[in-house]
Amino acid sequence: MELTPNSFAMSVDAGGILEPWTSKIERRLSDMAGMYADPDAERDAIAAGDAVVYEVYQHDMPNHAGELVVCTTLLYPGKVGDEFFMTKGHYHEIRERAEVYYGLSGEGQLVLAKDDGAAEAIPMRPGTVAYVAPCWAHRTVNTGSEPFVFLAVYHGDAGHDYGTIETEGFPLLVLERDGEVAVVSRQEAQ
Ligand code: PAN
Ligand code: ZN
Repeated sequence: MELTPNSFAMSVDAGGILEPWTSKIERRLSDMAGMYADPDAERDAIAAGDAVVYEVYQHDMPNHAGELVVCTTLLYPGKVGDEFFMTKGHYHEIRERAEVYYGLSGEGQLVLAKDDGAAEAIPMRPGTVAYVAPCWAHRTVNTGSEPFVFLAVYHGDAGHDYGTIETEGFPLLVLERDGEVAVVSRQEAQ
């Protein structure tokens, strides 16, 4: 496999877009159907316009542990019922692959979970550098009223396992309760 031969610079523009990017992901509510806690609110939100929830601008790299993929995520503000807009969330296919998130603008929560049931949430704002340790699933949530933008760096061979989260979900939900941001266990929310 050919490794990236030369060093180079990337930049993030005022809108949070990584330049130069080589691939872009856009996810709407319908692309993550079944992930929000309130199925009726989710169905209504999809019928009411199926909003774009987030975009990822990524500079792809060779699939090799020695490489680092860089990307920015623009997670838009919004709610499904009382649950804030969020990413799908995933484990890395190679579970031992860590990741770094760096908050650029807006505010949110980084929700983390492990397959032994452990879970926690790290608040993120501009300047927050969050270390996603090996073996933790991760999802971000926009708890503000403007786009929550962050940069991520992860190993070229990490891969993404979405299926486990699609089946099992996260143990923690991030909701608006009485006008405040509340991180609650899924059982407590039901
Ligand atoms: C991030 C995420 C990105 C979108 O770059 O991939 O924020 O979230 P989902 O991948 O869960 O849809 C990352 O953690 N990469 O490994
Ligand atoms: Zn990741």
